[in-house]
Amino acid sequence: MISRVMSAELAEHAGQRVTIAGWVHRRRQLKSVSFLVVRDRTGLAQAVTAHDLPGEESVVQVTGTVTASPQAPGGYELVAPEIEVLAEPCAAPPFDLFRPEPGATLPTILDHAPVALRHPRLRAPLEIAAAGVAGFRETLDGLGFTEIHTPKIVGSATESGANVFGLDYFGRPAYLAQSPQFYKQAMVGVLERVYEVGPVFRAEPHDTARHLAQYTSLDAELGFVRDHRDVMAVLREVVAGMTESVRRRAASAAALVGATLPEVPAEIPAVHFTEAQRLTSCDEPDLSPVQERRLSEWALREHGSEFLFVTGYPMAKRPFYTHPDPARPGYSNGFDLLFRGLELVTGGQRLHAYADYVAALAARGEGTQAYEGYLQAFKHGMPPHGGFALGLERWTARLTGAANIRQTTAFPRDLHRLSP
Ligand code: AMO
Repeated sequence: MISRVMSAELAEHAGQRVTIAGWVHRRRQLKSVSFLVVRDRTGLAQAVTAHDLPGEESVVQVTGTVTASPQAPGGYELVAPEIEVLAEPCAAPPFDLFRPEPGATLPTILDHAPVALRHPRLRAPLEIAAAGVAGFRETLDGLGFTEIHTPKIVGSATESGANVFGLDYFGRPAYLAQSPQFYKQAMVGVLERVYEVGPVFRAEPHDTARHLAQYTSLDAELGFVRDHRDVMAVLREVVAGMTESVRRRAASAAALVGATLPEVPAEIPAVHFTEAQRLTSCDEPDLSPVQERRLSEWALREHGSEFLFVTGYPMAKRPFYTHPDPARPGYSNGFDLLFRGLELVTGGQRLHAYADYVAALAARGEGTQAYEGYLQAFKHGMPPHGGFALGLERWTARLTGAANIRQTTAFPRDLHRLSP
């Protein structure tokens, strides 16, 4: 490894001769003096020299003496530097990476993602996402969950038949997994409490600001619940842990993009679906994006909360594995969590008796054949259980205020985009 200090550590080395390494973020050649700003994974550092400078995005190693300088990023700069060029670019970036705001449209940014994402403001959401995932894992590890890794090539659709990508698996039909739903449930029979962080695939025919064809799903599933409310309590801890982790691990990225971190109430307010309908004057069996926004505004007004649970969705609108509400025929023990006007999480209690699965599939006109592997778990005794899935890109978009979730993932896949 090249022996180097990071730009954020310069202050600790005042007076010493040190080496930094990174990309030429910016160069300013004045008449008698030149400034070289180097970007590394921790931030920016400046070197001052009388010599000519390599061009922007050159990869350099700079050895110099750390000297206090109020105008330099971080308050220190390298003087009397020796500059070694490790790699020279052979093309100019699609836009200036050194300007505070990336001066490019979203399509230009996405078309040139490998370079464009180097812009500090475009990189920041990725750091925030990573901190969120770390908080997800940390919280669930602390609650006795085990991380699992399940197949992404599967033999049957989990969420619905409509938006599944088919593929040819050695001559047999197969699908890209829409969710780890079946496997995470089966693994409750093995490990009781499990979670997974992984890609899921939806052949979304809609070109919206909140749908991708591949996204990162943060899934959890746990056994021995009384009903969906126990799952909601775990989800509250997860969301609080993710928020705290962003605060702790990605403070400078959050500050750079003006991300505002939510207060997670000790108990997140919840409304039943029928109440949500009444509040938004709607009688459709599902909530539209406009209604989700109105409900979020209501929760903020009435409860001072940026989060709102909507519980008891109609059974007709939930997948077959959903547990009905024993007290309210037609309604489920399924919930969504809304965050700042957007559905962030879906979850609920699941059926756990084998006979109930057979009946639920029959009621939807389906046999058990396509689900034999999954149904094994229920033939052999499964506790009452439930879980949830949180869409990582939506979480990051809501934290950073990004209008489009494509701004919060490095290489989004959608209706039109398969590259880079
Ligand atoms: P659902 O299909 O509602 O539930 O997905 C869960 C969460 O994933 C996010 N999400 C998406 N994000 C980006 N692009 C998409 N196309 C997309 N679709 C969904 C949302 C959503 O709330 N198996 C159930 C979860 C469970 O019950 O445990 C499921 O997948 O944030």
